[in-house]
Amino acid sequence: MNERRRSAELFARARQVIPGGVNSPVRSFAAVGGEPLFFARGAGSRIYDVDGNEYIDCVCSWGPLVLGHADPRVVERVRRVVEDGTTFGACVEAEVELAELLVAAVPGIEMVRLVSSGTEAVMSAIRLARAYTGRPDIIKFEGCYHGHSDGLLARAGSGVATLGLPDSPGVPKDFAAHTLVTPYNDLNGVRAIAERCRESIAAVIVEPIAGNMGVVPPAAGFLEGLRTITKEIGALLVFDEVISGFRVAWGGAQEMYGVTPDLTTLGKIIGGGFPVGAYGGRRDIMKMIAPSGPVYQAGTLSGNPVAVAAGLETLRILSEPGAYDYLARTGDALAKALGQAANQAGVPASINRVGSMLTLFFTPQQPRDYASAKTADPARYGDFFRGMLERGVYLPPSQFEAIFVSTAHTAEDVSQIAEAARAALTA
Ligand code: KE4
Repeated sequence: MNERRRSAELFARARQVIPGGVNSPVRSFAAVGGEPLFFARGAGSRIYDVDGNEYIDCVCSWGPLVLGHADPRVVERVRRVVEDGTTFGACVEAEVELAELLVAAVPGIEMVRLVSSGTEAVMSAIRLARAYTGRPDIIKFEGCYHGHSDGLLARAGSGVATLGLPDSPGVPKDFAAHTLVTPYNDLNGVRAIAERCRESIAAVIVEPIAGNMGVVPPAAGFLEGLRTITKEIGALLVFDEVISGFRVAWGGAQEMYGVTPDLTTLGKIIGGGFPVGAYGGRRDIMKMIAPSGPVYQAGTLSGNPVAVAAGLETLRILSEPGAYDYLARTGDALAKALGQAANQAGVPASINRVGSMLTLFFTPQQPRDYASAKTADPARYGDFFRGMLERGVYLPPSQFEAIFVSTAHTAEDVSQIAEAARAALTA
């Protein structure tokens, strides 16, 4: 490894003009120790920092890069489109193509609106759910993260969990009062709230596969139970598939588990590395969105032709036969390799995986909710993270995030990661 002098210089400059020197907290390495790396380029499964060091990338930009970095087909399509202009603030054919693809692929989406981030998608879906039901309250789950809109920062995961932040100042108490929080995978908790607040609940929002407390799959019957309870009390079921959408299956977690929500939010992969989010669902609900209905939502760059082109090309490639089998096999091989390395090193650890998203938790417990995920030792994870970095593997700089692999990750990459893990865990 070269000295990371250039990263250090850039970080010193960044801290003068950007809060914490980063444009998103989880990148800060605050949870794992050391200073954040600055990256210069990526190619396939590899990513290169500004000091010329090469790493196998297990972050994939927090999920979007399901084909790996700079897939030549995506780059070529973006190059062609961008030469004809970058944005019109008006309608283009490609946004209709992407909307048609999402409607055809995702079981719960009959109509869809494109936005520019997952946060925007979730914020809009929650506004729509409140408008459609005429009710104020939302149920969310501890450790789930749905972006940084005011009402959803209550006991969130991802960066809030990573930095150990209680929630966030700046959110008025009466905003947060309409967000009811209960443990993930606990239907009794949901039933108790539903009994108490039957008439006031607009929606239950859930990551159908949690990725923001580390990966925590839904327990058997959990998603089905949410579907039953929401129907009983006249609330909407919202699946936040910003991570799981097109990650675990073509139709997302709702296809994998056979539970269809009323609204779905998407992001990450559907932008192919560019800023795209989307929210969609039942036609009778989506028709309430302006200008067809009274619920206002807007965005200067919504449906941006360059971003949509990257998304369309990514999804076109992902729709080819065998893509998801390959992703699942690679995720499985990596999970097994990491588990064996921890066993051989005598390090208490457990692994949760769904398809090509997984987390190695430094706790003997198999996390099934936020409380059990938090029994993992963040300091031990930090040591592991730095040890892997020194051996050319870039893991998520937080115990409470997901490792992602892509169609560009090879069996050779997996064996290199395994070798680095064996060394890092016994160092
Ligand atoms: P964005 O606004 O960051 O595009 O999406 C917010 C969001 C919504 N829903 C889920 C399930 C999400 O995971 C996210 C964002 N994920 C985090 C990492 N787990 C983004 C990384 C970051 O915050 O820098």
